[in-house]
Amino acid sequence: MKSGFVAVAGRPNVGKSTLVNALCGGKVAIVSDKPQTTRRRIFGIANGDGYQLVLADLPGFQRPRDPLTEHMQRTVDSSFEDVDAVLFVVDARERIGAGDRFIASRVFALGVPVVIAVNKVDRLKPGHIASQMQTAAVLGEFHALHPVSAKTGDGIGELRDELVGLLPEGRLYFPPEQRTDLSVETQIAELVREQALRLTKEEVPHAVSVEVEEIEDKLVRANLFVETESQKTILVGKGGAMVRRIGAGARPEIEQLLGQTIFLDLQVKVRAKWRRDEAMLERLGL
Ligand SMILES: Nc1nc2c(ncn2[C@@H]2O[C@H](COP(=O)(O)OP(=O)(O)O)[C@@H](O)[C@H]2O)c(=O)[nH]1
Ligand SMILES: [Mg+2]
Repeated sequence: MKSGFVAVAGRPNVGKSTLVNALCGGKVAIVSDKPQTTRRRIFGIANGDGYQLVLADLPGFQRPRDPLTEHMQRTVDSSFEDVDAVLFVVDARERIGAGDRFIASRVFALGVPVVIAVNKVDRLKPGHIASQMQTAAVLGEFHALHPVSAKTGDGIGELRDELVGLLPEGRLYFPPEQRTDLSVETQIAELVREQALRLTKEEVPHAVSVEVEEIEDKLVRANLFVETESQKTILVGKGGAMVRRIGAGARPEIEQLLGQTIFLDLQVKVRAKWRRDEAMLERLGL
């Protein structure tokens, strides 16, 4: 049995969470086109014949601006301790620059193999992919470099084999049917937040957090916290239209997760400055 942990590093928005989902063969982490979608460490577990590959999906590297982003960066830092390898993700469509080099300086210093994934190669010309791979190759002494598309699945099998090959002999860390370490409540809260991210813009996505209050038979009750009354007005929408769209978007996946139809009761509440409130961050598990 080969088993072990691989931390996933990369700038915000390069597709780390999408890639973790693809490698695990199902959704463990929510995805959006907004930076800071991933706020906590999430283990995505890929189980296969003779292996268990545990991927630590992480927030992107960032300079902390408030207690929330401080906690997020601390999570990133501590997640690089005791990993068997690092999966360093760069975006094939964006210039590889200072942000990537800053992360490179951290991950190549860890003393574990680094596999670089050049993600989002879908719909790119082969010539462009090749030149992006050359630029990525000078980031550091990598173990392997893989062009992939987390979206189409291109190159994912090869990348998974590569990572599994780096794992030591070990035991099962999680039951083989488990795909994530998140509780059901947290998974549901994340699915609701994913819809709020999808449907809002500017500062609102960053101000939303979700807490599942109770799951009782067919009823799931959750709170959406925002920081100001005007954000609340946006999230509720005209006559409740926005919060209904959020619920309608999240319900099918929650029902799939729970294996039954549910009634989803969402309440929008103001918690001023929750991102700076240590007690609130702890309550939200952040
Ligand atoms: N075209 C394309 N888009 C992708 C791919 N992987 C991720 N994305 C998109 O990139 C955005 C950021 O993805 P996400 O996984 O949340 O990035 P993260 O911040 O690094 O975790 C989302 O809109 C994804 O749908 C890919 O392989 N191809
Ligand atoms: Mg992410």
